[in-house]
Amino acid sequence: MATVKIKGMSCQHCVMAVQKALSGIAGVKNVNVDLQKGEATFDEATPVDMNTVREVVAKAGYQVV
Ligand SMILES: [Cu+2]
Repeated sequence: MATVKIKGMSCQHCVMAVQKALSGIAGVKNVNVDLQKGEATFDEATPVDMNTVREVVAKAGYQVV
């Protein structure tokens, strides 16, 4: 399981946006976004490039830290 810290989430809408963005990445499964902790966890069905994760999260309007 991979864990990424995400900056900029402030409400449930943000959680949904990040969850949707991450779920769209090839190989990413079982995304769970924790607003309180400001982090997201997911399983990798195939190896996932962290740069892709960064890009996708940035595109959604948030930042991987
Ligand atoms: Cu929000």
